[in-house]
Amino acid sequence: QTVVYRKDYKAPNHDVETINLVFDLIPDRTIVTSTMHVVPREGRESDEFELNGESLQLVSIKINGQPSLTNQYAMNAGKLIFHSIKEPTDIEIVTRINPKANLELSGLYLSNNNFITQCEAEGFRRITYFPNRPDVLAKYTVTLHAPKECKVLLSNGNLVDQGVLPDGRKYAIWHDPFPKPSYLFALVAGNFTVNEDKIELNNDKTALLQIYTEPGNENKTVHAMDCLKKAIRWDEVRYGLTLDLERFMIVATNDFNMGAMENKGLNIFNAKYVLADDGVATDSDYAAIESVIGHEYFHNWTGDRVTCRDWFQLSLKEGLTVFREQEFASDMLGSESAKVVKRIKDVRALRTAQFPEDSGPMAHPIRPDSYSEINNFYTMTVYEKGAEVVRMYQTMFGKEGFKKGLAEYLRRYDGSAATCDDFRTAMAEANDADLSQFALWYSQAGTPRVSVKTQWDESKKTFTITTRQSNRTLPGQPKPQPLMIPLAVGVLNDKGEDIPLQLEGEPLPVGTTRVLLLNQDVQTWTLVNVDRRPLLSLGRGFSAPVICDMDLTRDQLVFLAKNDSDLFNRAEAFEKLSILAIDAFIQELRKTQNANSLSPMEAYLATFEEILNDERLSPAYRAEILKLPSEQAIYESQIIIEPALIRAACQAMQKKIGQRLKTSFEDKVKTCTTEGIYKYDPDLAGKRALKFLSLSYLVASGNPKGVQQTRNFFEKGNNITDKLGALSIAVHSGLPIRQEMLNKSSIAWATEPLLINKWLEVQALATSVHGEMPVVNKIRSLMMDPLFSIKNPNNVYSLLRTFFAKGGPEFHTLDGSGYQLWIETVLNIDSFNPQVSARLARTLENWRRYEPRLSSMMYKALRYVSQQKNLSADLREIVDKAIN
Ligand code: DPP
Ligand code: ZN
Repeated sequence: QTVVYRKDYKAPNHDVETINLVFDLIPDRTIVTSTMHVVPREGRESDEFELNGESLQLVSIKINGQPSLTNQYAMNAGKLIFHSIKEPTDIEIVTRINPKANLELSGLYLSNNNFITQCEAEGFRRITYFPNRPDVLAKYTVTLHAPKECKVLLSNGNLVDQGVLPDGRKYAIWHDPFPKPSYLFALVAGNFTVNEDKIELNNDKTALLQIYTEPGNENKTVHAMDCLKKAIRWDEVRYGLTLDLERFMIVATNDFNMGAMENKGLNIFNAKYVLADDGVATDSDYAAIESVIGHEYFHNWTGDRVTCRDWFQLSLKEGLTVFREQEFASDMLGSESAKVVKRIKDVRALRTAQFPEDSGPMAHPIRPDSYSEINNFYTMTVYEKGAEVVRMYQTMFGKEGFKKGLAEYLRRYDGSAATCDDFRTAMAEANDADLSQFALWYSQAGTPRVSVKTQWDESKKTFTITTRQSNRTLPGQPKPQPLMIPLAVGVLNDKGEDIPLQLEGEPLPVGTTRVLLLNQDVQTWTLVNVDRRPLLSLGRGFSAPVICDMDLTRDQLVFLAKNDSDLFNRAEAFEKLSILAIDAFIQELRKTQNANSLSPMEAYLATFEEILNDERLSPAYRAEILKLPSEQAIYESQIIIEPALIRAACQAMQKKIGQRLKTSFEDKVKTCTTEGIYKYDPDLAGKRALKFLSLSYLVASGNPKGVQQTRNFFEKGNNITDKLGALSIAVHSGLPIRQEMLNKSSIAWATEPLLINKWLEVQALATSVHGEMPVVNKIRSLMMDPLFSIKNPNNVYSLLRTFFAKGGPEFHTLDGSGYQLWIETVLNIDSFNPQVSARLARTLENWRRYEPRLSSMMYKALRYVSQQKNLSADLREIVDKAIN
């Protein structure tokens, strides 16, 4: 397998100043005529002009208008190389492609008979021969010719002309005034309806906003349009960044490998991040749509105006844009408590998905050093850890300092392709700081650990905090160096109040939360005037993507969970307490195997109850913090993963809590039931979340009224949050009514792809019921259902990836039937869509951490796949890294 290394980067020999593309769009034989104006670069290494191509049929080549001679170029291994381009030259290349046969969904393909493109990272080479690398920026003019049934013809930039050709076909010409790399090219052609609006920009121009969807969905774009306007406004207000186009378009499609794509002026979205109404989108979908619309829009500056020099720099645009998206979503929330809930959710996602990645076979720095297939590096590390790294600049320099740094970065690199180092340097220089040590965040993989010890000297009234960094050594990597880590801390006194923090040598205290800047292996800070017994609140707001170890007793955790003024850290303390409680169950179950004899710690139950009934805390906050840690979060706390035992412990815990706090939960179900027509609003969503949280505990404890209410919410709910919430509880708890509910929803939801995905996902999380078909067999039969298509990524993610990643003991069965299904589906999908098969395959990569009986079967499954010939490069990289 070929491996690409960051250290081998070479600048291109030639620029492509302009490219003129003409598409004759026919589903199975589209003709693409590309005319490039190629200009040799000063100081180039050679005169060879190198283009990439994949799955293309070459029709003809002309150089400066003359048919080319075969000795002017060579073709090999996906490359077309012109031997000698010494002068500015016009090169015309005609290729033929087959969008209809394109099931990889990379390049130009069909979705419900509409033409759609996806070019990031390397899809453009499947459209035409081109230097398909992010540092070649060209100005595009695109002409589309299409059958007259094609209602809509779109590409990037501004519409120059449109009309009817002499032969009756339609045409449209688009010109994008901004130079861009080929991965940002897009075209869309087909039958769409549009929702339009306008926005006044802060430069007094007006921009046209358009959201295109398949007919029948026109009423589901109101929320997305609202989010788009908010995002445009927010980037103006927060960063002074204005939309630079006359029109901004979004297209929704049901066939998409990823979430969405920031093509200049023509964002293409997975429909699930655009379409919303009370019948198809849950509260979480509404929130996710806001984030993704924001994310893609923010790329217009951080990604499109300044792009990446090479794909190793992916986090330059993704980490930064995820950070911007998170800040946007947070600013859209009114209350502090709502913002904290958002932060808790983001951090939980990081811990349960990125931390395991960073300790497994795919561990890589946010700026990787090598890859075989770049598509495998659109990871939680590059995105989410990358965003945390960007957030640390803001933690160190404040919002204003960060804004200055961002402005400086955009000023320096506007219209060009930059690196992560460029960003860090701009931040450092704009803030007069030395960030050379901070560079390690870009080169070291693995989650850093910081262990913290404290000591209170009652007579001297000093409180000493000692930190020790220990970063894991990874095979083949240099010994890790100490990082620059901003650690936000506070100190509680024995009454639970924050104390003013005054370091030795300071004349006065500086606030009650402050950032300690770690930069050595071991460091000590001494706080003075600490006259009552103190307790450290560590890593407030999750100020750095590290694991903090501090030995806290159960009582100290309870104290923090009840008193910490930092709501984020209260949730942290409570989560640790929950994990302690579940861990105790795991130990017990290992000995007795009798769940009935278990009883949770009193202190835990009492704290739980106090939080549940604390009306000063918002329902959204209570719902988030009182959710039992996910099984994936518990996996992270265990040395060896035993899925069955962990599920049994969680179920037992839910049941015990449900029994014990029955009255409080019943009260919450009642008081949190929202009346009237459905409206998405974070506060109302919080109430619904607390209602379903309470209901899930009640149902887990076998409460008959809870079961009745579950049925009612399903039958009578006037929104999908209620219906799906109820259905999930019924299926996950194996309630007898679940089959009837599933049948009803399959009929009611059959024509709506978004709902089918939810229906599949719920069943992927099912719990087997004694005497009935095991879940894995149920999944197999669902794959035969006409509502499921293995060619559709959303269907595959909803049913199969959910099952492999979160099915727990239903997937990890001792008879190996889950792994057999994994083998079959991964290999099947790999034969037509490698990006999806590789993502699916990643669900077994952490096999080493499972109990021996499972891990040996997991290993065999991976090895079996790796022994197959003709694997895609994508899948090969994943399975080979997993077993080697
Ligand atoms: N660049 C895209 C995004 O993250 C990848 N799907 O927005
Ligand atoms: Zn992105």
